[in-house]
Amino acid sequence: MTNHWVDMKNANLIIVMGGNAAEAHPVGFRWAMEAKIHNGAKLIVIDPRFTRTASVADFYTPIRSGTDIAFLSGVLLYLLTNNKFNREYVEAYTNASLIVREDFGFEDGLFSGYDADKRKYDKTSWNYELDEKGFAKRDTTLTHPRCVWNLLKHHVSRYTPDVVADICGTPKADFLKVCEYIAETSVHDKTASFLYALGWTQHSVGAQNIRTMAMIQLLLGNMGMAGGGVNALRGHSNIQGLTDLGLLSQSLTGYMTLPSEKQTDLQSYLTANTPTPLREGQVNYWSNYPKFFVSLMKAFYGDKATAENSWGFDWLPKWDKGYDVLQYFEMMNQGKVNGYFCQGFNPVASFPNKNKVVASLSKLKFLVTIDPLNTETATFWQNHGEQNDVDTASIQTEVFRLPSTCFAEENGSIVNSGRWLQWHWKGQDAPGEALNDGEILAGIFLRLRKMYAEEGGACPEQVLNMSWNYSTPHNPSPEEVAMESNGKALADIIDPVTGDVLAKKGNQLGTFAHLRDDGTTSSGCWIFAGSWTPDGNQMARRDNADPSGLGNTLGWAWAWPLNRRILYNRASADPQGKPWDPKRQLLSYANGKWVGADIPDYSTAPPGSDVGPFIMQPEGMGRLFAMDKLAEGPFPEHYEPFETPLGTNPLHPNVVSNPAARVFKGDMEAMGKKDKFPYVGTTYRLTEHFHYWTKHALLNAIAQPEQFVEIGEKLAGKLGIAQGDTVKVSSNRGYIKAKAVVTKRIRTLNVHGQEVDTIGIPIHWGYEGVAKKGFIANTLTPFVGDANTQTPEFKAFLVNVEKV
Ligand SMILES: Nc1nc2c(c(=O)[nH]1)N[C@H]1C(S)=C(S)[C@@H](COP(=O)(O)OP(=O)(O)OC[C@H]3O[C@@H](n4cnc5c(=O)[nH]c(N)nc54)[C@H](O)[C@@H]3O)O[C@H]1N2
Ligand SMILES: Nc1nc2c(c(=O)[nH]1)N[C@H]1C(S)=C(S)[C@@H](COP(=O)(O)OP(=O)(O)OC[C@H]3O[C@@H](n4cnc5c(=O)[nH]c(N)nc54)[C@H](O)[C@@H]3O)O[C@H]1N2
Ligand SMILES: [Mo]
Repeated sequence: MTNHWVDMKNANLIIVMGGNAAEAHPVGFRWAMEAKIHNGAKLIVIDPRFTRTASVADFYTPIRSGTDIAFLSGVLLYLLTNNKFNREYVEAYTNASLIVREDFGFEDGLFSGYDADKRKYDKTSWNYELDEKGFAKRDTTLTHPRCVWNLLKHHVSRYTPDVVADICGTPKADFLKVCEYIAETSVHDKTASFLYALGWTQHSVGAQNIRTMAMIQLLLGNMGMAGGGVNALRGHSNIQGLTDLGLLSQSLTGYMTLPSEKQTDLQSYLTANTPTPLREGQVNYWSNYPKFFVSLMKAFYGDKATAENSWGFDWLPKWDKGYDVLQYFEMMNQGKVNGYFCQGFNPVASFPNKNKVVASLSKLKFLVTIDPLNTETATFWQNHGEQNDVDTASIQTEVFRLPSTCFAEENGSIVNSGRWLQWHWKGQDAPGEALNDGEILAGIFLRLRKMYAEEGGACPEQVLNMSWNYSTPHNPSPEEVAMESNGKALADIIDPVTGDVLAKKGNQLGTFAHLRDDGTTSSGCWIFAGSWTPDGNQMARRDNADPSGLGNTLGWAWAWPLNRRILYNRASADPQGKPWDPKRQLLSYANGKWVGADIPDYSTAPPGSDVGPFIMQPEGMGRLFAMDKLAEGPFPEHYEPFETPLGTNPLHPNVVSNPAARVFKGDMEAMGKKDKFPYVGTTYRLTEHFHYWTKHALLNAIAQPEQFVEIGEKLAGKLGIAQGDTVKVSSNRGYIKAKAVVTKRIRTLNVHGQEVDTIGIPIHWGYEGVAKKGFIANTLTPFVGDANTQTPEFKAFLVNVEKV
């Protein structure tokens, strides 16, 4: 989230689209209700199903799953043609005025630079035209035919209300009503907030769904504003912490990247990752990348990381391709993986094409699961009849189960969606032989290190040189790990201008502004610098004073970066420093710096200067044109789900689905077609269950006693299916059986001259636990993901339904 949970109360319009917050975020959703009840906000919902969120909304309309880009591009067109945007904001704070290269183009569904064999773009042409100094050319009159503004207008001109209704199945009048709601917030004193989650991300175009919304927020002038922003309601309670700490295969902590195999030395790696400014005098905060990186290496390797050995650069693994989970299971399926450590993850249940996942695990020599519960993954080799029909005798994988603790059985911090690090304290000792995850990993690490020290082996440096200075090495305390993540001064840190000592040798750092690239600081995660200072654990603070009334509570816990609650908050004021809306004043300029109700997100540049507020970008501006960042194009474009109920793309039949999405051999053949699988399947959550954990708890099992699927009344009538019948839902990859819930909540939609029906499939069942046995919903889902994030397409695929 650029903003935070409490801040939702400041919105005038809340649009729930691509999520079902009342159901999946029932506690945080109270702030949306707060906006509705105490701020007169309107709540609107756009979802293939009439959800629990829709039941408390002011307006609901359906959409065909997987078509939000068409819908949102239609909203962009509406705002542009009806002059409903914040013109001054767009001119000063977005890249609308920057000029794009002459060789950039878009034709028949493809952007310039496409290589069909590799299913990849050469993105060179997706860039600004640069002047002699390397800065982007600009036309502040917005008249240049190749300035972003005019390219955008041209790109979205195809998404008329009729086209939107034709692709999305949303009634045209409903679509226009949504446009009106949104357009009302283009004035300076109103903001809108979109609440989204997996309904947007779990598509082969997931990242672009979110981008289209972010572009709307930029047009409305909502970024940086209290009650505005881009707000991903995240999933597991610490999943924000997972990405902050870089637990993805190509990441390092604090959104740095792991070197690729092309970056053979420190210098080429740093050059590739340290941007140069694209406008004169721009802040371009990522120019500090070397300081963050060297400090991380000092945290990893301590005294062993020196200038002479490039801070241990050679010890880092280098990636050739992304090792996301789809890639990893594909490799496992090809028999290229011997052993797999599965920690807090249940891929048999949570991954697409369950039968492929089980076949892949069957090819391992060993599998280790680290989990407080018994999972379908740990018992993938057991035959459970129709639910898991495997030949146990033929599976040779040796499985080790290591019982771990749960969050309530340990101290630690959890980062919420709003980037707040909140410390929590252990409530209970772990039962039986369970150990916490840190102790299990430390135990494995220390044994491996001993073996490397005594017996040698390939690449021993990484393990032998790792710093491990915990007071109880076999069980590092969460407090010590948190202090290490924050970082400390390894020598006195001196202000180069004043000569003052900023941080004394050995002390915790107060801010990442003190990080150095000369080995005199260490920090395990630069964005967490400031969370554990010489004044102690900032995450444990519990002062909920709120002087501004905007809900920023700067004394409650700690938010990265630097305890800032609303990112890009300089954009809450106009270029002259006057707040767009005095009720939402976040900062003001006084005595040579910015101060206010939030921690300012800007340099000390005074009002009226041309430094852009989006200081993490090399041009300092919000991007209506995303340059070379995204795999499938700098503007969003509607592509059909890989399994499309239309069999075509109404906009460009030659390019149906995302041309840059990766598909493995065999998986394309496993895609179903609409002749055999005529209905759209979509999977989702229920409040009464949490993934695959709560089927181990009797009360949850009672609250939702049996696996079901939802079928619209019209389709059920056509197929002769009645409430409570057992039905078989099949895709080209397998089938599940469940009770039918016949409902008005799912409508038949008219799409591109045909009727499209949706089958709703909750995800929570399986064959382990105390709940009544069920089928794994992911038996049905396709093995394809978003082209940027590889998040699987769980929300739109093809199925058939029959009564059994
Ligand atoms: N009770 C409970 N809460 C949970 C969880 C849980 O298991 N149980 N899981 C947590 C986790 S890990 C996560 S990631 C979050 C997920 O939170 P959400 O994403 O809110 O939950 P989902 O139920 O997966 O999907 C939300 C909605 O997206 C809609 N949808 C599907 N496709 C589309 C589409 O193409 N366009 C639009 N506009 N909408 C679409 C679905 O109909 C559904 O109503 O929930 C978290 N909260
Ligand atoms: N079809 C379909 N599939 C989906 C989704 C969907 O919407 N539709 N949603 C996807 C999403 S968003 C998510 S997040 C995934 C979730 O997928 P998973 O993360 O695989 O599933 P969970 O059941 O949430 O958690 C996995 C295990 O973590 C264990 N665990 C809990 N606490 C701890 C701990 O402290 N330490 C350790 N070691 N283990 C712990 C639990 O006991 C559980 O068995 O599912 C994905 N799969
Ligand atoms: Mo999730």
